[in-house]
Amino acid sequence: MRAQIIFFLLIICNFNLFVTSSKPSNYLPRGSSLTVEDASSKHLVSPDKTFTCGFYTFNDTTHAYYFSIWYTNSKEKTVVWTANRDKPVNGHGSRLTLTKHGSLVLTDRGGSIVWATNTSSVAVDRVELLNSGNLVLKNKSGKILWKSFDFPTDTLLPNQFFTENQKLISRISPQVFSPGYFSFYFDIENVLKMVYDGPEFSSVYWPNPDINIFQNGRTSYNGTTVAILDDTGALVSSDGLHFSASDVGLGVKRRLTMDYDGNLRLFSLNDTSGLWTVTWQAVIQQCDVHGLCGRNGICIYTPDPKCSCLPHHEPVNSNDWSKGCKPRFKRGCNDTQFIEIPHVDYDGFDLNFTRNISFNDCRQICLGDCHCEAFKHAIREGLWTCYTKGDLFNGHMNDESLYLRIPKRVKSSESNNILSVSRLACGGGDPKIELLPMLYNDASTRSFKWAYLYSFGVAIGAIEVVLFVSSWCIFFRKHGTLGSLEEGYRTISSQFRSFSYGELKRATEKFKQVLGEGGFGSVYKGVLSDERVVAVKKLEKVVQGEEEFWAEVSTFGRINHMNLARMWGFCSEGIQRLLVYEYVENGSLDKHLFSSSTTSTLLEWEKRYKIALGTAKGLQYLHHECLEWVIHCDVKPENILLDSDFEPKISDFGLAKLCQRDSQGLSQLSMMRGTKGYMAPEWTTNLPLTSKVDVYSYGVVILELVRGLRLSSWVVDDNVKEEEMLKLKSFVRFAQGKMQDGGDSWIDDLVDSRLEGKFCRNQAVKMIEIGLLCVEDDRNKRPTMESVAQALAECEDEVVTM
Ligand SMILES: *[C@@H]1O[C@H](CO)[C@@H](O)[C@H](O)[C@H]1NC(C)=O
Ligand SMILES: *[C@@H]1O[C@H](CO)[C@@H](O)[C@H](O)[C@H]1NC(C)=O
Ligand SMILES: *[C@@H]1O[C@H](CO)[C@@H](O)[C@H](O)[C@H]1NC(C)=O
Ligand SMILES: *[C@@H]1O[C@H](CO)[C@@H](O)[C@H](O)[C@H]1NC(C)=O
Ligand SMILES: *[C@@H]1O[C@H](CO)[C@@H](O)[C@H](O)[C@H]1NC(C)=O
Ligand SMILES: *[C@@H]1O[C@H](CO)[C@@H](O)[C@H](O)[C@H]1NC(C)=O
Ligand SMILES: *[C@@H]1O[C@H](CO)[C@@H](O)[C@H](O)[C@H]1NC(C)=O
Ligand SMILES: *[C@@H]1O[C@H](CO)[C@@H](O)[C@H](O)[C@H]1NC(C)=O
Ligand SMILES: CC(=O)N[C@H]1CO[C@H](CO)[C@@H](O)[C@@H]1O
Repeated sequence: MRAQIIFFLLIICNFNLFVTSSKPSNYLPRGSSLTVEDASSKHLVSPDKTFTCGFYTFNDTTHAYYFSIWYTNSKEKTVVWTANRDKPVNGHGSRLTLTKHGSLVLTDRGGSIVWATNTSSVAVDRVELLNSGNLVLKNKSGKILWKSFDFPTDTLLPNQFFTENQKLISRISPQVFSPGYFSFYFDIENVLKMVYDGPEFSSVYWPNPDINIFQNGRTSYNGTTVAILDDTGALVSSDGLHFSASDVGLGVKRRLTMDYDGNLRLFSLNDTSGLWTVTWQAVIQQCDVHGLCGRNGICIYTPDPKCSCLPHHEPVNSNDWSKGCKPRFKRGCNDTQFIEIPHVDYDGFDLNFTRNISFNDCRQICLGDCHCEAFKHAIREGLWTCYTKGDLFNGHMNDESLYLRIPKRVKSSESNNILSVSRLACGGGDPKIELLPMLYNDASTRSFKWAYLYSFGVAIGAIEVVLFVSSWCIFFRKHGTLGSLEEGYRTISSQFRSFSYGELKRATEKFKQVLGEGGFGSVYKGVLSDERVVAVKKLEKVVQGEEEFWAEVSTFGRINHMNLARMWGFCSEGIQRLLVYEYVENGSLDKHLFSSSTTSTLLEWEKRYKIALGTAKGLQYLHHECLEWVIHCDVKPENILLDSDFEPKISDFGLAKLCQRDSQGLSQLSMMRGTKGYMAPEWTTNLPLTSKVDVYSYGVVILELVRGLRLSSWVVDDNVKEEEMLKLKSFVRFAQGKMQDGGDSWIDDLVDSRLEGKFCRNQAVKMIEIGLLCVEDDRNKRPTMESVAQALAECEDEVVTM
């Protein structure tokens, strides 16, 4: 009897020793528990201390506890697994016990079982937290009988197998672990997808639902569904998905989390600061996640993604946007009108779509169908296509318009909240202050790099706003009221896509026909399988990882203006980075303007003027007054392409960003970018680079158009003996002298003599005046591209008189 008591006491002592020991343990033996009262002091800690597991709470005062595993060193105890995510337990009396029967059981105050492993075997000896973050039940000889890795919540850890029947499900909000509406899993096609499954509808939003699995670079043929994130930060999946963290390499703590906002992100932990950095994310533009704003809602970048309602609608519950918006009018089928809602699009839920159809016919189809709530009429693959919408889910901004059906009695002029957001961002206040810091790394330095990694999604969001806002400004100035957007500003984003290297190799017949060599690499002619003729640019010197490249390039893919060379897609495979552009028939301007060969035809005056005006419009679009967001940095005749009608198309815009993310300073920058003779003086000084560097280069080009000669070369000036100087400077002096001398014929001495007087005098004067202003050394004296385009447009219609 006595021996028994001593034995019993010994056990208690032992147990106490274990629990009160200050040295954290990584296991709990059979028959013992962790109690919620010990939450702040007693945990299981993995041998290398990376992970801790125990009772977790967001807020002590709420008494809601979760049995969780978290990263020990993360500042906010980042939870990677939770046993009872939808059933928190009480802050008193709750405990986790490894029962005598070998089951790990979580009980609430009062003893009710909230969660259990359902293992029941006397063989179970202990529960142990491994270095991998895996909580396991083992038998005496170390055989694993149960593991938390088999029951992921919203996070996948390195070396954790992710297979069929498993799902990562988002939290409903950052502070609530309950399962939300977004999930990530292998679907029945054996492909990893992200799905919104909300109260009203469900839809797949990743990979891109507009194109098929194979176009997305995936395959459904591999029945062994498994994905795994390795120690270097690379994920490999049986469906062909593979990606890497931007900081790929060993020794970094990571997690892949299905975030509460529906985006799947890979994070890296900074062990010193305890903060996480996003090193990859699945959906580049947050508003492409489905279900964010519910029925009749619109996701808007402000620049953080926010929800708004369609005109004449109001939120059902502004604290829960998944409920969407409800109309302020009574729906009916008769007596309806359509109001245009510019820049808004809704994904999916089309009643029908019809190709090659006029706007009015499209409207009639919608009118004739009582289920049609709105329609969209847009160009797809070169044909006007009509989409009638039965439900308005997944609203977001783009450059197209939606026509919403409302009853006639509702006044269509009523102001609405989408418009006010855009007005606020553009006209009122000072949008530069609000938006620039999101776009630029540091507005006060000369750097024009994106602040990328850390605010990845936000930066992209801001770009969206800019795109939206700038086209809005153009629109307002031109029409002063709502109407239909000009065709030139339409995006055809769905046609922009990723190509495989093999595809482009075939298209260019192994890179046979070289169209030109540029600062970024060579350009080849090719024909795609759909018979589109393309120019394929093989980039050298790209320092970016695949995801970054993808992100930046896809923003160019959304730029569509008749005076900017259209980008159809890109290829990013291994070290290969290629861009696919529309093929522009007549080559670059320099070949036409400076060619000395007698066989080529002289570039006539009308064409020159058209080129000057079109180029100005293209640049104006790139850096609109509203926000300078793309500086070309290398405007020159070689980068101005001419189509069959001699309409100019600027190429290579935005590439400055792709190729020199790692450049440290201006000196390096100027060596790599810009072309001597077309470069503004501030390239060599300490002034920040603004869009005015493009204005300068444009000035050189427009003067060259008039003169018909390269002004960007260096000559020995006649007046200043022996001193070599830019031909431009000497021309500027010459022209200024002529202008001062006055008289009627001064302009004749400045215009290309090969034209033999066949030019329009007013236009030539205007071009010279603009050119001289643009090449001012003081950039503040240079005009904006907007005023240049405006000034040129004023005398567009004049004709050449002899
Ligand atoms: C915790 O919850 C209480 C009551 O709900 C609240 O007043 C307090 O601000 C919360 N504390 C934190 C840090 O969230
Ligand atoms: C244990 O079984 C119950 C009832 O069948 C089930 O609801 C629960 O999800 C199971 N627990 C685990 C961890 O599988
Ligand atoms: C643990 O499990 C393995 C496999 O089931 C078994 O071979 C081994 O004998 C078990 N060890 C003990 C001590 O039960
Ligand atoms: C299927 O995927 C697995 C895991 O990625 C891979 O090892 C295997 O080779 C794939 N099988 C086929 C037929 O591609
Ligand atoms: C980690 O954080 C510390 C302190 O904030 C910082 O000095 C360090 O540069 C960071 N390390 C990395 C790799 O970002
Ligand atoms: C709508 O018009 C049709 C025929 O024009 C009529 O039969 C129907 O009753 C009307 N419905 C309503 C709600 O007015
Ligand atoms: C869709 O439109 C086509 C004509 O473009 C028509 O033949 C077809 O019946 C329509 N389908 C539905 C479901 O309305
Ligand atoms: C589009 O419709 C017009 C007139 O209905 C027709 O002439 C033209 O051939 C059609 N184009 C295509 C590509 O179907
Ligand atoms: C000068 C020149 O090359 N003109 C060509 C421009 O493109 C059209 C259409 O491809 C040709 O017909 C012209 O010869």
